[in-house]
Amino acid sequence: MNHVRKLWNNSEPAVAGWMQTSSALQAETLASCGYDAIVLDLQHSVTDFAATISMLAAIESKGAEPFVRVQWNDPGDIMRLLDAGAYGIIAPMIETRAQAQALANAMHYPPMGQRSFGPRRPVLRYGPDYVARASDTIVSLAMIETRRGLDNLADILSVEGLDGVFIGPADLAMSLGSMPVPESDDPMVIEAINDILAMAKAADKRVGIFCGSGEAARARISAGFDFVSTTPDLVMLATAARRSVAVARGQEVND
Ligand code: 3PY
Ligand code: MG
Repeated sequence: MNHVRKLWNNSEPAVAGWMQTSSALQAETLASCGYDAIVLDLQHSVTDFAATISMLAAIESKGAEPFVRVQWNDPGDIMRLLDAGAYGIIAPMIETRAQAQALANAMHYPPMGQRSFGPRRPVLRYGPDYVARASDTIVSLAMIETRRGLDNLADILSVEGLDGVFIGPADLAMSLGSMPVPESDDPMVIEAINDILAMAKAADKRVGIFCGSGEAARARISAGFDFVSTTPDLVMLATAARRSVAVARGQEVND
């Protein structure tokens, strides 16, 4: 069974890494650091399909669950990534029930959905009867990050076959006329995030959110979120590099 799903079944939240870089070694290194899942961001990074496969395998080899935030809610891409060994799909900019249903259809084999057969890598992990339990091995999250998605949230949450929603706080803030930051202090954005959390819980769905730091992720877990990302890898790399250069030069360190 999916590691994240197992945590959820035990009422525990999942802590995920967020990768903006494109390196199997870096994916393997991060997956060795205690994350429950690692999300490859294929929407806003430069990672191609060949690199994605190596990274998914590297993450799986260290026991973290390999997730992907796809470029768009495209059924062909999603099915191909599932066949390549992604066990969680986070689809951006879901705004309507029909879009959420299309995501669910891409995630599940018939009769629940319309996923096409060809699980090249999943059979290596789950064996020849993978198809019978495929739905248990994957997690599907629809991103809510626009005013329209917020307006249609009740309909989106009613789709069977989706585990829940994942908030993109920067796009959500921008869509509400505020600055696109992960942890906004704009009361309108805070209220929208609280509303999504409450509605998802009331609908018995899981709810995740992108976080800019471990501290922010901790606060979101305390608020009741089931799935949080932490500092993106590129941010950690730049922060550590700046610090190291400053220390070497005997300069003040500003983290
Ligand atoms: C957002 O905050 O809009 C995201 O999609 C997180 O990367
Ligand atoms: Mg976004």
